[in-house]
Amino acid sequence: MRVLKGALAAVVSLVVVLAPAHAVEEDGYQLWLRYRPLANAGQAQQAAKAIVYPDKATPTIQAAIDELRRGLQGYTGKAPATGTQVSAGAIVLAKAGQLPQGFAADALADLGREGYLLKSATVQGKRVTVIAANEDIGLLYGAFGLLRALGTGKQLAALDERSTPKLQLRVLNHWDNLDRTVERGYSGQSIWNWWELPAIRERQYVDYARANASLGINGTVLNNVNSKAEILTAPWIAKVAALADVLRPYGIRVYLSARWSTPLELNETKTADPLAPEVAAWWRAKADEIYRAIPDFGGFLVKANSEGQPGPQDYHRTHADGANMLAAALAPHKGIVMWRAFVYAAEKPDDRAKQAYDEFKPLDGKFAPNVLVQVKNGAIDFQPREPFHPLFGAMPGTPLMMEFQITKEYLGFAMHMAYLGPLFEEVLKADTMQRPGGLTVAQVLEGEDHGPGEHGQRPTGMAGVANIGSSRTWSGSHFDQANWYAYGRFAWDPRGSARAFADEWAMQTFSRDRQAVTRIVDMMMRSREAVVDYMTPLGLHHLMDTGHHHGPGPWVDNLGRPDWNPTYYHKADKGGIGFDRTATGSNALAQYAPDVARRWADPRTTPEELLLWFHHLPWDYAMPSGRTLWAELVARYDRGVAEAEGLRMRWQQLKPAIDERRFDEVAQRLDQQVSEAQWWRDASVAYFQSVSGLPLPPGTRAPARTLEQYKAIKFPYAAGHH
Ligand code: GCW
Repeated sequence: MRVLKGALAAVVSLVVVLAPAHAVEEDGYQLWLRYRPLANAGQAQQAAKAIVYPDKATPTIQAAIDELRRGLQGYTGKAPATGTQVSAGAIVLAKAGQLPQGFAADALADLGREGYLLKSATVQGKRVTVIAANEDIGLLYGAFGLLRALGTGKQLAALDERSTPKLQLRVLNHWDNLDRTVERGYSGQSIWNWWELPAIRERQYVDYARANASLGINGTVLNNVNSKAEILTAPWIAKVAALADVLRPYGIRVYLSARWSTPLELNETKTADPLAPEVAAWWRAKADEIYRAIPDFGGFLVKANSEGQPGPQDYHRTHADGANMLAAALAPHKGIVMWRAFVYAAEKPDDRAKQAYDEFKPLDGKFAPNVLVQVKNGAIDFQPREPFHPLFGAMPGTPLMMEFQITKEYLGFAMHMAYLGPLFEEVLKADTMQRPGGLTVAQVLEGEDHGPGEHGQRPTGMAGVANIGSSRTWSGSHFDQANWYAYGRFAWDPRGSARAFADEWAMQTFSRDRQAVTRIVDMMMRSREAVVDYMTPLGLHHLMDTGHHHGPGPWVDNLGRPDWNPTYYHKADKGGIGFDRTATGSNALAQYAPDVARRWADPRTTPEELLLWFHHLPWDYAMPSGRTLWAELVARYDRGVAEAEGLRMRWQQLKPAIDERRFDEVAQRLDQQVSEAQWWRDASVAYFQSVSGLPLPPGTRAPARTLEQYKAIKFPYAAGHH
């Protein structure tokens, strides 16, 4: 017996010794909240021996304590004790009025409801780290802030940080359908298991809440903007209420996409005219019903009169009439309406890029105070690159919120590496020049364009179309998690830096080895531009194949609506290529501030990145590089492919620094990205050559297949297409 025990002990200790550093296989589920052991774990343990919290641990404070315990256990190897008495080496959670001695009474004055401060301090002669905030949610954000600081190499003893969100509404938009498919979703099924709700509250919902709270995301629209009437019926409200209960402690409110014609479709009214009293009364009663089940319900997101969705214009009413009617129903409950400006109609012969501005600009100042107009970053549709939307800065009498797309409908789905941080930053930093001295898009979002006295009074916000699904990696690939991360960080601080966010993400997600992190960040920072180059260089846009948007389709010219055809956007012919949006063409330029319009009216002063967005130019147009436009176009496609190959090569160099499973999963995707980049390049070059009739520039490779072969490639079952 004893011998047996001894042998067993030997085996056990052997197993312990041989256990790899990553005892748990890394599959991506833990996102950036992995909390792997710190190099200076012992030191950190001394500074994080206990968690001291206010007498009453509300569910939100409890969430903060739980996260700190989980994180510190991971970082230091030892879970801290918890209690209400200050001790040396404690992390002290304190709200206004409970601040330890030594803190000024007004230390939290400018932190608002959600801000926090982190500070190393001496309290009652004991060294502690203080997390302080005005409200419980600030303490939770502070707890995540502290864990992020540790995870990115900061010492608790040196901590001195204040942080407040610059935007009030930091929202995810799920394009999730009630049957669990996800429009433009590449990460498996919807994480909302609607069928089993409200009875079953999956653990993944809590992890979703944690991940979002770690970034400060405070709202989520649960269902697709292409919405169904059923979502507003009693059984579905009960499902939504169950999710709201799970998310509430994490400061996340739920919102719903409302279908304009809901009461009509449910046969509860005879019309959906926003000015009909029975319609307004129906929505008021519906709002009351929702708030009875979900007292902190956020409000509605609406896609109306866009891509076939019903809306107030069906009754010859305006977007403002529609939005304000819903806003009146929500106002007694402090709910809001996010009304989308993504509208265009095939019946209108005008440039699609102009239509949102044309419809919304005249409505400036006509929206109720609890309405935000939600504007996509560019005037077409989430392309790899677009100039900023001309509505930004042009509606000073209306709160505008940003809509970014985190899911990569037009940037290679979850297959291609394309870190969107640089795209977000480029748009946010863009100067609308709508004010002397400049006015960036970020400033517009922050409400700086509003009239005197109104700044800070109006709602502000940012929305991101989620890339989250039930896939083990959440986002369909490991690197797509970074896009969720960067979105959340930019929503908190629209003036943040894509590089800095990539750096923090990589440190928390992959490795704290400086050299490895630098290499990962380098890959991320190059990746979006690579996609631009091999898909839509020099300001080209919307060249993706029909419907699913996977792969090239620059030849497509047969769709039901002209403005769905790639040929509508590139206008290539024997004479040249590009969309003339100057005064000689659609004059979309006139929608920008005069200083912007003037600069972009001349191809010589238009940034090369936007050249063919605004100009139709001859193939032999002389580019600054000295090449002709045709040669430059081919060179950009080639550069894109070379960059994709570079990403693959750089990842291979990272092999020693990355855990096996994730290394392999990323490597497979990069292989596929290289071949799809080549496909994009070859198909596009073959097509544009057939139009220009020009020989390939000397030294460039001929496409691998014929144009007809590229045209014949079809994807009837592509992901995310409905
Ligand atoms: O880009 C288009 C997408 C549609 C989407 C629409 C929108 C939800 O292809 O799938 O519909 O934008 O933003 O409303």
